[in-house]
Amino acid sequence: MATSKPLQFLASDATALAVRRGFSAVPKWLPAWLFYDEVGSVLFEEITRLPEYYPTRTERAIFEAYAGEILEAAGPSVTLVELGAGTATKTSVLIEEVLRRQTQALFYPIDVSVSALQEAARQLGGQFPRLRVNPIVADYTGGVEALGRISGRKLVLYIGSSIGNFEPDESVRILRRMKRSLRPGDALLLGTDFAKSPKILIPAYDDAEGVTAAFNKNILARLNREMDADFKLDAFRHIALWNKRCSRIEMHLQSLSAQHVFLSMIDMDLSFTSGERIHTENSYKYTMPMVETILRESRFCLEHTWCDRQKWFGVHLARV
Ligand code: AVJ
Repeated sequence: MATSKPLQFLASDATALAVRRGFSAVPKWLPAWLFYDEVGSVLFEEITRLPEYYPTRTERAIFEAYAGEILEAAGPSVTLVELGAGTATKTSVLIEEVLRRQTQALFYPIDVSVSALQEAARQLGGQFPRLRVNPIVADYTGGVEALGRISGRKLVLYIGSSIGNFEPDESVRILRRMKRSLRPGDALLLGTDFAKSPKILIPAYDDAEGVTAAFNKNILARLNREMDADFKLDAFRHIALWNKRCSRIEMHLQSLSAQHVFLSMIDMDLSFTSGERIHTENSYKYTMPMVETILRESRFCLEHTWCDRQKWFGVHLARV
């Protein structure tokens, strides 16, 4: 026991910093990347299969319908790179199309999760003998740096509405850095969820089975595990709301009573009033003008957008 504690503290240094910062703010908040420990990553995969969570299947349907057009627009002989690849399940549709056009192909999935990358390499390696999978373990900053060291003409996949977690100005900064790591002729395939009726949006983030609620509360369970905190999970409830002015879904955890929580590892005493919230996630829902703006401000050239018939999700090809 005595020896495991300092090791744990080092392992979660980034977590400790983020938690201290978020819980010192008013209102309290936590960064969305904290969702994705091993438990959270499994819960997210479960979310993508929920009947109410339309983004994953809608984007996959767009890839299935337009993979030919997308790869045609991207140009000949591309190396695929995917930022935040996870298990890269949707990517097989695009890889299949690449391999229809060329005898062999390279795929660089980039993610923070080693286990997800191993799963991606195992799955895709088995499925496509002519594909070489080179996984890269990195966070966003490291991943964007890694782009610059990959040779050949690249098609960078930033799909799944991953960009939706960032405020628009942060998105521009990320895309700008990405662009600086690319060369003329390279392209970006960006997936964005579109603004739509809250009747569709809210259930997607507050499903009947309670999987999203469990995903949200796992952030507290994680702090109990990694920070030696004593959050009572039943003392908080999951909230998903549509912030129309900012065009984003927000997730919060609301304290059901006045209570104290102690985070032993960082020696932090927290008090919550009844009804007080912790803001855990923003998921921005784009309009075409918003997409055009972030791409223009990051000096990418938008070439084409593919959507589903209901215009619920968009896949954009942008050129360096
Ligand atoms: C992984 C950021 C795209 O915003 O829809 C799903 C995360 N949060 N349900 C999203 C999420 C709650 C997801 N992204």
